Amino acid sequence: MFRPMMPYIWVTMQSLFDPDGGMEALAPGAVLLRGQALAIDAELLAAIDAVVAKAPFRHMVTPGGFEMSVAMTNCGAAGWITDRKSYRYTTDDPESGRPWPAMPPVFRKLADAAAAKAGFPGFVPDACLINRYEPGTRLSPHQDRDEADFGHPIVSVSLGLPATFQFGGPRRADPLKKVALCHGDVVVWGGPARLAHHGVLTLKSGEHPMTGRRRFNLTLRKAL
Ligand code: MD6
Ligand code: FE
Repeated sequence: MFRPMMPYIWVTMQSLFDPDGGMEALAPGAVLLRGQALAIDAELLAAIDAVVAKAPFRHMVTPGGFEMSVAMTNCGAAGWITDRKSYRYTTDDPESGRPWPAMPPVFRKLADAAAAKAGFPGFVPDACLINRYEPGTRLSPHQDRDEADFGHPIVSVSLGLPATFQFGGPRRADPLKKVALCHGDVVVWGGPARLAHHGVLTLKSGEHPMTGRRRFNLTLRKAL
């Protein structure tokens, strides 16, 4: 007679005492893994520093002629760029003429583990865009659609100051949901969420013990 209550009690206990086991669904195909990168935060930040020593952050210009407030760089076999010509992936850093720095193994391992947890096993990223936000900067809603095959998910890692992420649907006019992304949070999106519009609201002022007045975001993709 009391059997039917058991699954309900189990789910409640799990969400209370095992927050990592409870993945937050943002939308069908989009999963938020709270704190998934916390245990390796220092390693990730050191790897960002090593990439930036070879390929410094820069403010890219959109085809429409606007300079982006978010500073960007890349690592991996391919890197995402924008200039007056187009949005696209390149194998070389246009600033140096040399290949983008190699993808740090810690990035690849995190991406693979997070994607598998979200139901996308065997994810092998070949590109990582690194975004740097300072207070007052923002990223207007957009779709990520410069990759060759939308069958692969994207893994996104947040470090440093918290941000408000906007998450919509496949049409620009679809309503945007807001979700706070904090240091160590990882979002995986694929399947029906792969072409969802998304953006980051203007970063609020603050100080993070590991990054100071900055937020970093890694987006790991299979681009080529
Ligand atoms: C950011 N993220 O969180 C910006 N794109 O700073 C993105 O633009 C993004 O988080 C594709 C997939 C996941 C993302
Ligand atoms: Fe994006």
